[in-house]
Amino acid sequence: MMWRLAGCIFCVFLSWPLGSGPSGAAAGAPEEAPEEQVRIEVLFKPEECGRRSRKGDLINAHYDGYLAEDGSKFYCSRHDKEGHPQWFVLGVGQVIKGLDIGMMDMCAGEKRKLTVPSTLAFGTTGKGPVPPNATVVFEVEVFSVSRGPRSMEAFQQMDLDKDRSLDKAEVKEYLKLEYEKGGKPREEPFYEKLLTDIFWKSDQDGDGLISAKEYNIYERDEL
Ligand SMILES: [Ca+2]
Ligand SMILES: [Ca+2]
Repeated sequence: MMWRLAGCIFCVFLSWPLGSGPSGAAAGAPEEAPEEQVRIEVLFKPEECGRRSRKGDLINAHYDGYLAEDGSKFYCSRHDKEGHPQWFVLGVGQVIKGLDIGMMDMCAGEKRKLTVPSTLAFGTTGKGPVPPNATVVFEVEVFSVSRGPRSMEAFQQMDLDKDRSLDKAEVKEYLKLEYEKGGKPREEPFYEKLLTDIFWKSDQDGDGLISAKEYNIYERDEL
């Protein structure tokens, strides 16, 4: 199971449409005013509210994005990528800051409406259909909350020669197995593109290897 989840995360690296990315200037402007907070409204909470989401958890969710100003919809995950719910790791910058904050402490089945100021969304530049300085509203529905895939256990399985770092061949081997297991083997260029993206995001010192430290992106004491 862990393997499959890790595979999803690699897909998310490639295709997550709302992530700010390493160069994202939008999220977290330093001049953030104190009143610039995410407004959270719980729309539905199941009676059986099990594991609550926290930093580093793997989340599977659908979300719709609207502009607060006129209510127009700028994104709907139900219409993207064959309508599959999105996978991402919470609290580590894979999604805009407002979602990282507003989706904490949620359980599977819960729905929320999150009103996010521009400083915690797409900032002074905007993105695509979202204009600069726009407050946005997300309606999110969480399907599952589980421990994130970036465990040392997963890392060790991927590290075939046990030198405590991942080279491209090791990651590629893993990706191929994942896609073949899922019955969807891909062509070579697909893996190359995926690898380039994964290393661009994870290989922070650019030495062509993903070290254990680079892989394990969240602080240990918050796990
Ligand atoms: Ca290795
Ligand atoms: Ca490295």
